[in-house]
Amino acid sequence: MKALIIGGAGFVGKYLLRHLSETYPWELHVTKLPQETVECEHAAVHDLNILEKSGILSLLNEVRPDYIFHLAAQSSVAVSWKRPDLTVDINIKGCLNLLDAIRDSGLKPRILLIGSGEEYGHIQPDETPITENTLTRPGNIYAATKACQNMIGSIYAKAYAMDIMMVRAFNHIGPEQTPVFVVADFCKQVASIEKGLCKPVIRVGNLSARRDFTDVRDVVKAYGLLIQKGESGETYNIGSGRAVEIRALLQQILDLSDSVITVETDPNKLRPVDVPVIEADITKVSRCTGWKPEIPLQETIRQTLDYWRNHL
Ligand code: A2R
Repeated sequence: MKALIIGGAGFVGKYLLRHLSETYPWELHVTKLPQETVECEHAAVHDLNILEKSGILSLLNEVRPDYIFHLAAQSSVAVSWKRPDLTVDINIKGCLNLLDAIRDSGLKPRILLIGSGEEYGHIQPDETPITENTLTRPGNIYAATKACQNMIGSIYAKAYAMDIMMVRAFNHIGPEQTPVFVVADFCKQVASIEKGLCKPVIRVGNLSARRDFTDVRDVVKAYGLLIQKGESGETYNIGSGRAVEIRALLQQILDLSDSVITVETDPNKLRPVDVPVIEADITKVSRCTGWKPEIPLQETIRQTLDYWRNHL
């Protein structure tokens, strides 16, 4: 079997590559943007910009993959408010380019499109935990583009009999994540304070939001299973099944530090629209693959903080 990861230089790509190379006897290929680097002796690395369809087609003809994991994205909600045009281009047009190139190639790979729990958006309190049938009401530009990707995947699966599965991944965290995301941001700030690099003040956004956090190493295991066992045209939630208040998460991080730290609200970290509770129902993926998350949240937080302590 040959597996191709599109967008493999990002946070999840590195973990997925590591997991696949350690778990399956597959020939691995990974794409990155020209300016990025991927260090993995177990995979062939290719430059690819998904905004250029001809490049995708050439790569598909060269690699002829059986499995394709589509991770390439503008993946930040915050950036999506500032650059909606770029987010639409990469997340929607880029995905269409990939699917059309696959059709043009005549290949019949299994394809996993990575979406987001953010797609559910403005859910009602009686809709949690959120099943895959819950109405999506995206609350930000990033979420809207991922909801659109999901619809396009579902339409292409039916219309062109393509073997496409979609996931909605809820917040995934771990060492090496960029500090655009909340856990990495808080851990980096605490590590900076401990090293005396800044004043003992942690700057935070909306602490009352509740989100569903899963260790990225658990998330990529689900991706590996779904590409083999997932049902074409179906969407699967990937999450922990338990929402945690950001305030509690912050407290867990602060409890791991000996420094005395003051918490201050930073208006720049408040989003124009925030969704109060996002919590996944993960019954469908568990039934299909037997997957369930295994790494405790506290362990992930501890390792993420240690990562920043060692990398500042
Ligand atoms: O934005 P960059 O320079 O970090 O590059 C990202 C890359 N990417 C692209 N690849 C090919 N063609 C493009 N036009 C393009 N634009 C961006 O996709 C990055 O290396 C990768 C996505 O990785 P991250 O941003 O680190 O996302 P992460 O956390 O690995 O999430 C993977 C997937 C995404 O679809 C998320 O929206 C979803 O899971 O949650």
